[in-house]
Amino acid sequence: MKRLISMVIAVTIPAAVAGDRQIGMGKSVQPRILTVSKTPGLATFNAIEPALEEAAAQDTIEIIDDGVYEEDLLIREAQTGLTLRARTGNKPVVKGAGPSIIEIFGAEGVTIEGLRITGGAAVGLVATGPAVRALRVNDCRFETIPSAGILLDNGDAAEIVDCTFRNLGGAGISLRAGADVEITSNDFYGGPMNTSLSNGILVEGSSVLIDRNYLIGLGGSGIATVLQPVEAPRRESAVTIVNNLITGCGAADPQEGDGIRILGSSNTVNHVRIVNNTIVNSARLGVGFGFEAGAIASRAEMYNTIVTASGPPGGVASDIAVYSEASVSLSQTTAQTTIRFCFIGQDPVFGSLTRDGNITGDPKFEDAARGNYRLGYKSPCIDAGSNEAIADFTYDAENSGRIFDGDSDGHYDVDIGAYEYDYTLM
Ligand SMILES: [Ca+2]
Ligand SMILES: [Ca+2]
Repeated sequence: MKRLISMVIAVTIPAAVAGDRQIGMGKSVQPRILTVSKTPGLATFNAIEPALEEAAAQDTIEIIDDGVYEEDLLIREAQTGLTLRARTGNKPVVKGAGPSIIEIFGAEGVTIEGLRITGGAAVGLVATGPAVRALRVNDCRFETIPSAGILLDNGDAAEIVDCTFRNLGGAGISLRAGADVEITSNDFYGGPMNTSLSNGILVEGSSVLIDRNYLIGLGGSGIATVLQPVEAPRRESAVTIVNNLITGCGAADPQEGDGIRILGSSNTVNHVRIVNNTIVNSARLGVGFGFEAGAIASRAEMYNTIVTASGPPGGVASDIAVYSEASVSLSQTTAQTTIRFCFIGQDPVFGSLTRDGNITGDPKFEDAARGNYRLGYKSPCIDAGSNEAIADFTYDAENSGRIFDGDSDGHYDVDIGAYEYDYTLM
């Protein structure tokens, strides 16, 4: 009987919705798909910007070839819910010339998908004007751009998923002034255009979830939180860094080459959670912490993370350390920093190796020389993490399930590092 009632409801409600749509049809315009191709006669438009000038809210612009479009694009405030995408299987290139290749001015709910974005005089994609909310950038490639790949600020909220950032003069993704962003399953690579500013992800007074990304050979740091200007308003931000592989930072500037840089000041209050990452071969520090005097509200917690092989070859290595500026107090930073159940190569600063479940030694990666930082079968990181620390997620950097009983002792414990060891997958 119960099933019958729910079936009746299921039939009735869509009918009512359909009725409302029909009533409104005379006034509102249905979303359209505007096609773009360089080949004459194949699509409605032969360039993207004219399609953008024509597009209304909720419309889709679909590029249906692999053409190189030498244009700078503007998405306007009224174009709520606009989708700008490549047709599945096509890889069109947007090659800009101006200060931003794609500018989104205040429009909410915009999706950018499947584009290769290159060139320009500064940034690849920027949100300007009123806060751009519910932006989704998916399966795009940002390559050979003089400054940042994506720049978001002032309350912009976005998801950036399955994108590639390569050979940029600035950060792959730069967040400022209260942006709120999820960065999931992207690849960040270095390149000859890298400078000391070429961080993977730069976070200045913004909240961010950084989950399952690869950050490889970047010019500066992998993930850097930096301080807002002193005149900026006080912002409290949540920075969560989970399941990332970060290797070879500092390729352009070893002095800026930290895997993760955590800072805090009186107006830049960061609540940082670093869980199950693998951070290796950083030119300077694996993870650096620096909370300025007056930054007592900032916190950093690091769990289940491998940090090793940091520092210059042959130099004095420290995998985790405190920034040495005069304003940074070691005792204060230590009180605000929790490091538990991590694998750390060397830590002469915090002395964390012999306490709180932390371990050291040889991590026994599967094949570090070839960039394979999965755990080998004798790794001490297997089943050595804290299950409590991963309450919010049940997967690893490759979307394989955690928690696996990797040492076959009947106890299911999470591993340390970005990858969960599972011998049934070997
Ligand atoms: Ca395990
Ligand atoms: Ca076990």
